[in-house]
Amino acid sequence: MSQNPLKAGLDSRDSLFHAYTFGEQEREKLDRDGHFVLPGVLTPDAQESLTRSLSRILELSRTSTEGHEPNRFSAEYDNYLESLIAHPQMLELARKVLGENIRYDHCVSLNRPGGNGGIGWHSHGYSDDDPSLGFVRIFFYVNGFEPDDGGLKAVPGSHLYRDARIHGRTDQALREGWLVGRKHPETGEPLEIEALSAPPGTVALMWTHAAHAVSARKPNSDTRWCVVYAYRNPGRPSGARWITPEFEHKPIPGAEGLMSLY
Ligand SMILES: O=C(O)CCC(=O)C(=O)O
Ligand SMILES: [Fe+2]
Repeated sequence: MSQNPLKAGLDSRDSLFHAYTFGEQEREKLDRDGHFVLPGVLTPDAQESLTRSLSRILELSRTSTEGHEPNRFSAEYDNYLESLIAHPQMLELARKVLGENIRYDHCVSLNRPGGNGGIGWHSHGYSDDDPSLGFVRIFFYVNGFEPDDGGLKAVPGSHLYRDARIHGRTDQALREGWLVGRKHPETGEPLEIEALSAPPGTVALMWTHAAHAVSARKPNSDTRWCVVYAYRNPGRPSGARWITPEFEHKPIPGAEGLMSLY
């Protein structure tokens, strides 16, 4: 598939990513660590459009819509977010990670205003007993974050346990809990917490079983704008597949064959 958005019939304004490298070595690092960061890869136009869309979603979230929340079904509430599901550069990246046969799983906004408490340590599940079926989260940290200000943390190697039930309220709790006695299954190194940092426009890839947490957003910080797109190899039911039947059957250009469970 083409790296060049112009060749793919896109206007340069619609380009999502700057040129980036994600080859064999990067893929190996993703598989070893469980996450991979592409700093500043979102184009300025994409950052602007994403900020606009995510601000709208945050506004919409103030009115309750139980069962069909704008933050959990974000692409169903915003045309631009919808268009990214099948953006050629998005699908190219998802396929570099998962291979050809993929499905869209969900699009959730993760906006964190100043004072947001973050989230404790956890993991997610998919095909827990069969590692040949992958599930990747593609986080767009539109305006980035600092490690101590709405920052994503992860434990390199934790995804290899394919444990969907990792929990820890604090770093300390995780160190005294799930991490005890566990080593990286490939390198044999003790498992350790890594606090990431992200300049504006950063994309982070994460295998769904990775242990991860988010530090609190400082009270006086601006809102951290973030959205995650998830894709997987079909073959198993997916607990986080938040798509209404109407949306599954909506004709979205380029999304043919991506929206079904199997
Ligand atoms: O807000 C974040 O950066 C990550 C939130 C999270 O845990 C997730 O989306 O799975
Ligand atoms: Fe999570």
